[in-house]
Amino acid sequence: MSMEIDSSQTHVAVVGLGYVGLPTALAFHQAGFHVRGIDVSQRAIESIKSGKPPFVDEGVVFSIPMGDPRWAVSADFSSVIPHSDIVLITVPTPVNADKTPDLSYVRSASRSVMEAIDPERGTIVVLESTVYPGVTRKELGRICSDLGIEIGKQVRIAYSPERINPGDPLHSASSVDRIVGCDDSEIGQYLAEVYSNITSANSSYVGPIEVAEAAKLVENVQRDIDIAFVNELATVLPRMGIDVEQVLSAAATKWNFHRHTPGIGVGGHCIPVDPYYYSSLAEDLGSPSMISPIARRINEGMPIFAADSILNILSDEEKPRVLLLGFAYKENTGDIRETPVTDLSRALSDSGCQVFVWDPHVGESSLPIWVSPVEEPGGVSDIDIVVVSTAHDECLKIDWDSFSEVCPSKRVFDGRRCLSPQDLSSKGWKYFGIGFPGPN
Ligand code: SAJ
Repeated sequence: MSMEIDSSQTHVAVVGLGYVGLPTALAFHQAGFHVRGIDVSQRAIESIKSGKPPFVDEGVVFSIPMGDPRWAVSADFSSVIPHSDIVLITVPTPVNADKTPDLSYVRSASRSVMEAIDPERGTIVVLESTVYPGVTRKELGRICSDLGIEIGKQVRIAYSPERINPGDPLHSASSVDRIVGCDDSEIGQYLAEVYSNITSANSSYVGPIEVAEAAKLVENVQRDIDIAFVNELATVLPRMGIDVEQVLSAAATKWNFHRHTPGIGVGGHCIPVDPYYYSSLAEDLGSPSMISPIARRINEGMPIFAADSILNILSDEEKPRVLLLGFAYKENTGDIRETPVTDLSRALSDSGCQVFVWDPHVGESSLPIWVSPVEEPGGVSDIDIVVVSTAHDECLKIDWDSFSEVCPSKRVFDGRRCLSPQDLSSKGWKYFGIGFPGPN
């Protein structure tokens, strides 16, 4: 039985309207599906109803349909789920303070979905949140058994990892490759076909649920390890007067070298989190990971390495005044989850620095109490060093010629290696940076 797809007759519900869920819901609407978005945050619902995304993501233009019968958002599962053919769960999967996986959002959303399912409809529920292998089957299986719902008949379950890159218009919901894991190959192929309607990239069925869960985890753990290696190089090579960026650019001339960039640390809701999911799984399987914890230690140590480098540069200043350009975890987004700038700014503040922060994408109320927000980069003076902590486009457009009024000593620390040492030096600035030889 091939499950033909007529998007105009297919009702898709998306649970969790954040950086991943909202673009995904919009992509399904764009592809002609009937879309219902659900979020437990009334603030998010109201914001989306007014046509505005409830978060900052400069990389994506959100055109939220208003008054279109094929689009609606709500906080009410019971009015949406029974009429849905496909339900996507796109809720956060953070870690707890002790770095163990926090599946509370997945559990809560999945239970709300299953409690509202119409058992006659045979709805397909797809978990998209990043988890470790086994979670979909275990968590959704437990909930269905509690509720007396028969998986395979009254509801079908699958896993398809979200791979949207927030802040990056080239890797949005409509342009990333999709994979689908499902025990029922027909449903898996059908879902791959459904996703092929929303992405211009590939969409493929890869086998059982655990294969797709593991693929997503592997993607992100490898990224964390790759970044850790260049971060380690950034603490090694400058000791012999070599700029790690020059080395990496040279190495990148080899056809199969994967270029990454050293920086003040690794933030976000995926890359610094998923390795803990992997380590937890490896531990449970009796084969603890060796490589991932080491990579985590390197990456989590970068904010302090950067702070020590900056303090070393400022060793002759009594009460140094430091201006951080950027607080978000990555460029052109307002997302501060796990941002390394938190530890960087706290280490500088704890060492007696007065820390000023300018981030055009992050509201002042989101900044920690130990920093002083500034409205404009020029809105502060007598700065002893300017630090580029997030490579926002606005930070790259700073007019360094006139910026000496903000920082008379003309010292700049490039925490994201996004500036040109030659350009800054030609303007009379003393350039320092992660992985750049100098008094680090
Ligand atoms: N970073 C480096 N050096 C690099 C690349 C990144 O220091 O060479 C830092 C960034 O500054 C940031 C952190 O690592 O602090 C994570 O950066 P990222 O580019 O991986 O961005 P994320 O966290 O937004 O990762 C997203 C994730 N997708 C979703 O959240 C839906 C992740 O699953 C993807 O693997 C990743 O994009 C990707 O592949 O681009």
